[in-house]
Amino acid sequence: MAKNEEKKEMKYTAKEIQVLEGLEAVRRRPAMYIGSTSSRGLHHLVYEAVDNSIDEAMAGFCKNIEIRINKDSSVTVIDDGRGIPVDIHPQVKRPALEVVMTKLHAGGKFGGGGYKVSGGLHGVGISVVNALSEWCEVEVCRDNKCYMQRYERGQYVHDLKLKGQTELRGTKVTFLPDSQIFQTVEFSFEVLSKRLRELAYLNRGLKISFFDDREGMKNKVEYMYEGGIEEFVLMLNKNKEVVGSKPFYMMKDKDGAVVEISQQYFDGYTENILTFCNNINTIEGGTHLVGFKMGLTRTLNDYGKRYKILKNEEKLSGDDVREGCSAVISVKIKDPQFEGQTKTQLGNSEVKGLVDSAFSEAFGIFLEENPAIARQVISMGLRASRAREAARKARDLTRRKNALDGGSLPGKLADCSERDSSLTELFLVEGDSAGGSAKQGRDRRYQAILPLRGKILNVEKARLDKSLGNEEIRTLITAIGTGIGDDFDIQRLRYGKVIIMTDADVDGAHIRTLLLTFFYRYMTKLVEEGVVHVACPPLYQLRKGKRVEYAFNDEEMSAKYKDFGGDKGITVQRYKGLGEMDPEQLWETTMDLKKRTLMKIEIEDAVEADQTFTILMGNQVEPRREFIEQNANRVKNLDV
Ligand code: 0RA
Repeated sequence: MAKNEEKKEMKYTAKEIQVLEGLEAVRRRPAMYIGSTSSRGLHHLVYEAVDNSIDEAMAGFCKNIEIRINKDSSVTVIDDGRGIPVDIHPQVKRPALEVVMTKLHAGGKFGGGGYKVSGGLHGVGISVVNALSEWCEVEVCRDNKCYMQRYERGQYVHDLKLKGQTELRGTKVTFLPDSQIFQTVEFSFEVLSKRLRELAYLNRGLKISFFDDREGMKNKVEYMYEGGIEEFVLMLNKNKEVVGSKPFYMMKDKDGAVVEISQQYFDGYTENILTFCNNINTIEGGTHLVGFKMGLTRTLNDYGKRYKILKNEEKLSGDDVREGCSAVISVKIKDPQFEGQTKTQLGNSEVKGLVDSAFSEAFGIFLEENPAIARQVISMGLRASRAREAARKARDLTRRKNALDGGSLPGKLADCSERDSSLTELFLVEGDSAGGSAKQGRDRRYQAILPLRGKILNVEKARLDKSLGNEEIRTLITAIGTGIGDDFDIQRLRYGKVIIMTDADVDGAHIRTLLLTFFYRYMTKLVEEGVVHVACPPLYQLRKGKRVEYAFNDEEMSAKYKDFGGDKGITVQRYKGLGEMDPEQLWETTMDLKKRTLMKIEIEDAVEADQTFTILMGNQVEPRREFIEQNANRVKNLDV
């Protein structure tokens, strides 16, 4: 073919026809389309299917979405939207429904006109769900007729079938994820319900029902929030003392771009700002977040100056005004650009100014109308500003102290000899006596020991300057090496793993929670990067003659006891604390790389982690009592 002709052809294709491709590419390289074939990718299939219905809801045609995990572990998504069109596609000469299901869409939403604002993280469309399913069935009801088609591994097994007459309207997609593609095909009700709840908050008035019909797992939830993201903020601030009786809320539609923000201050030291673009949680932030931050800082400073709450040169920094701020920012725009490592950072530069000006205007009016809230928020900002100054001084002092004694490490730290931090581990050990055993039992080349005495300060209740006054906390920070908060730098991390090793009793659990709170609040990245671990020491030792075994829980103990055969001569020792183990035992059961069990701490869900720490470590007593009662058997294994 001549070059010129080729060019002409290309131009025509791009302009007039959508580029449609078969689904083989998707099955060959699934990760390219859904991120991964792990459990995460599996759940992504459901989000992708639901997103199509959400689009229909955002276009104003759908009020109800129902999701079911069926008995056979297939998933059904039903909506009461317009139904996918079934007329013959002019280029492909097949029903539009079949094209939507079996061809990969290179461009925007099929059908032209409407743009796809929702879209899963990868915005790939329902055909990808079909491609990665062992089988998939779709039913469409529209124009008083009901149609259906079945597919296997992305290919239709029969032509579109007319099933009958109906007055209903909508789309129903059922699919069974392909076990040849996914490492696991087991759905988690919790994971799915969390995302569905989020979608319900983000789409005011939309009813999302979710059923688990699997044998032995029966469950159902229904989400519908007339208050939308305002209710989302109320949920974020549950169990917190809040400022003002009602959250701030604004919505602005400018040339089809929608900005929605709700926000409420609470009595705490952390910031809790969630951002979304087209229903996607932009965990890496982006231009909408930047616009909000600029607007918030400027509006509060302007107000404070005008009403002389801020004197002379007093000025609140961004960090000052975000302390104790819970907010949900949701933008819906035409061509979202997702950037960053996990493609969850909004890049569209025009959004910054849009959010800044829309928010500032509405928030300025809110402050004028709510002077009591304005005053309280600004005085909280001033308090934060003073504390930050005090913390800076304390930090400088710590630094200088380090500089004076040659930047030396804490005396209590028994460091390892290896300097390659990817190979090393730091054990944080409860008590000096267990610390002593750990020091003797360890592998000195790779393992460092830092004994911690008593309970470290509860950082949830104390602010940074006070925390830094605490000897144990300073020691901890110096040993880890990264610094904290704004100064945090993962490059300076001195160990590949940080392992919390506490007794298997209530005090041990408490110290572990305090440490986890500290890491979560001040070294969040350390937790996110999977550096923080919890050691699992055994609860029992069984001994008969020369034979020695360890058990980590009661069931294991009884099983091993039986296994020893006969009751005679078996001694069972229940360890009350790590200190009761001699160095060899501690090494063998808890520290030896080859034999030990470690729990890696991961943040599955930032909202839930925040709430758990608020409940466990915050000021209100009643929610904590309830939480502990409800989770009594889980408290021993507190995961974040
Ligand atoms: C393209 C055009 C129209 C609707 C849809 C797609 C549509 C797709 C899905 C997927 C799941 N549920 C859905 N609901 C609708 C509009 C067709 C018209 O103008 O009637």
